Amino acid sequence: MSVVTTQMHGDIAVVTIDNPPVNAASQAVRQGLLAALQATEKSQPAAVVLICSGRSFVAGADIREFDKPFLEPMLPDLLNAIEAATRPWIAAIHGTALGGGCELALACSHRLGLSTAKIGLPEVNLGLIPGAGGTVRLPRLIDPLEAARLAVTGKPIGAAEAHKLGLFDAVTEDDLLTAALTMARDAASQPRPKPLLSREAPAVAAETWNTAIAKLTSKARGQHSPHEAAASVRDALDHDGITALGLERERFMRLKGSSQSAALRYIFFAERTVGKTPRTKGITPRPTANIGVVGGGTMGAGIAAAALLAGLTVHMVERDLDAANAGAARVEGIIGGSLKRGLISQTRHDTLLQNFTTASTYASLATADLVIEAVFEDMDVKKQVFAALEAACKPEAVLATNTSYLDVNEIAASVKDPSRVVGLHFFSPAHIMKLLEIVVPETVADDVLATALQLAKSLGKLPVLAGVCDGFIANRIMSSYRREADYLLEDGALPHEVDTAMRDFGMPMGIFEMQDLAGLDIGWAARKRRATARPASERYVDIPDRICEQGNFGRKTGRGWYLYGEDGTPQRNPEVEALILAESARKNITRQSFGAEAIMARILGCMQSEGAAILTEGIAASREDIDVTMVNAFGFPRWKGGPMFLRDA
Ligand code: T1G
Repeated sequence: MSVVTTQMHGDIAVVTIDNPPVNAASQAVRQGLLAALQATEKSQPAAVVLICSGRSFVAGADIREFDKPFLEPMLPDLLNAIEAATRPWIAAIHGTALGGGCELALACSHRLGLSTAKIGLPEVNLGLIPGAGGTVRLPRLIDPLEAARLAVTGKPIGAAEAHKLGLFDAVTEDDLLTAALTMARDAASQPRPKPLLSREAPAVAAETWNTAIAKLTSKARGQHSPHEAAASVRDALDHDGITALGLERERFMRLKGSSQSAALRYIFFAERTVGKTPRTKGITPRPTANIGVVGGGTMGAGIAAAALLAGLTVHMVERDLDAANAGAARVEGIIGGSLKRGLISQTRHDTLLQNFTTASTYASLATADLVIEAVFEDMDVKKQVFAALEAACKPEAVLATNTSYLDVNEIAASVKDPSRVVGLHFFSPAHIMKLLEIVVPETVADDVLATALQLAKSLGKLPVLAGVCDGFIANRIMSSYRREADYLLEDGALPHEVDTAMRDFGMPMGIFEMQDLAGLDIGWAARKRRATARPASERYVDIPDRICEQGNFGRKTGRGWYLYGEDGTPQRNPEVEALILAESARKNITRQSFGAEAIMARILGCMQSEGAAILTEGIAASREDIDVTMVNAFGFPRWKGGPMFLRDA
């Protein structure tokens, strides 16, 4: 059965693509479209409606085909042929028209969008640029600066905005096919709009252009594709359509072979494979509409807000009324922030807060389907909370801990039915960070695991399954390269040198800046907790303890690895640097100088060896779990794929 079929509706030919899950423009789809074009050029219907079955219009070229040479028919050639068709082609768009899907729509003479549709050019997120006319046709249809915005940011836009920009000729709330047939009949009786490729490109003054592009590419950091996309749109303004199309294709093919695109394609698929385990195949999750959160601090409030924003009902419990009110204020602050930023309407804001209650007794959790504990990181405190939860909650309720380090097996063993306990490790801020580390204790029931995965999906989180060990995947790797960074200080580097090397590598910030932001007291407490377990043979750097003993805990005290003035920018801290030199001398370490590459070789090497140990121990099932964790928890540069991908690349 072809993935492309054609049916006549009166004098209109309706060409339907049916290639689940997202109608990617695979070779079969391209062949089917070419056949439909050749057939309609012969049969000469009044017009052609191009529509897709399933959940979406074409969501792009088939990314799985990118690691092999492309097969005929080539998408650019097919789209040129559709643009040159003798009958009008109306693209009827629902779901998402992305990348090659947007380009296909641009090759049609008219575009109709369902009011819920989205359209965009996300190729930059794969280290690419549009490769079938997107950067050439779009600036000939809409304002070139808007075209550049879509191509450089990769962010899709909604139907209303697409209509306002002129990308959609019309938007409908009604049945898409019916509306498209009406538009096709109108188009058949009207003069054809001039094909985009043969239109003059509007001029844009260099200064206006450079200012706009500098702003659009300011967040690219080390990723090349946003700059390449901008250059391709510029080419389209400076050349005729055919020439620009050739330039765009050259640039696209070069990027397709680049290491950045290989890494970004790897992460694209890795993020869609993590969180899948045969253990939950065919298992029905337990309900999660009614969530309990114990603890209203930064993490508890963030978790509560994430659940509310996902449309769940949330009950928060704190040790007393004051703490409960403080927790409620934090949650209201987060939800209020979403309102201020226009992410939610006033009505939605009010509805969400109606789904939120706070209390200082566990009794309010009697009907909760799942409870997440987010209290102080102390084992005894956690066990007390779990004992109280077991007494207050219904037996089938799932009990989850947000611990970021502690032994989840020990917490599970502290209740009568350990099979209902699972780790749900959120990252701060919990209502923003996409990663959710699902920590799998030995005793957890399959349907409890399925419930945790289901909750992650409903919260819009990226779930990674991690075994129980100190720090699971994320913090275990972070702790290892934080240790390595401390060793580098004793061996000859200084905090700003390590941080600069990490930033230049593409990390959002260096390890010492990050610790100052999080608060040095957290690491100090963890080191004290681990002191007894630490093998005597393990190298230990005392510098951070010395800093904390002086009451310097980073940004919150204005002093840490760095000094923080009024404007909050980190300044080198001469006291700390003197302390570092003194510690090297005290340990008779001859300090060496480290260039950025040498520093990153040690930091990355450390991430990779800890990652390898995590795989060997089965704490993570695949390198994808580790790379997705590092990219989404600590901002490891996506365009490098992750520490394990880099090791293997
Ligand atoms: N190619 C191949 N498979 C794809 C795909 C694609 N373009 N898009 C999605 N899938 C698979 C995905 O791996 C998953 O598979 C399933 O579909 C559902 O996806 C020439 C060069 C469309 C917004 O970058 O952003 O066109 O895990 O889980 O959350 O200029 O998928 O079930 O086996 O993500 O509802 C440009 C990529 C390509 C869009 C739907 N297009 N896709 O999100 O489902 S480059 C993109 C997405 C290009 C041309 C260039 C999202 C989505 P599995 P999902 P979702």
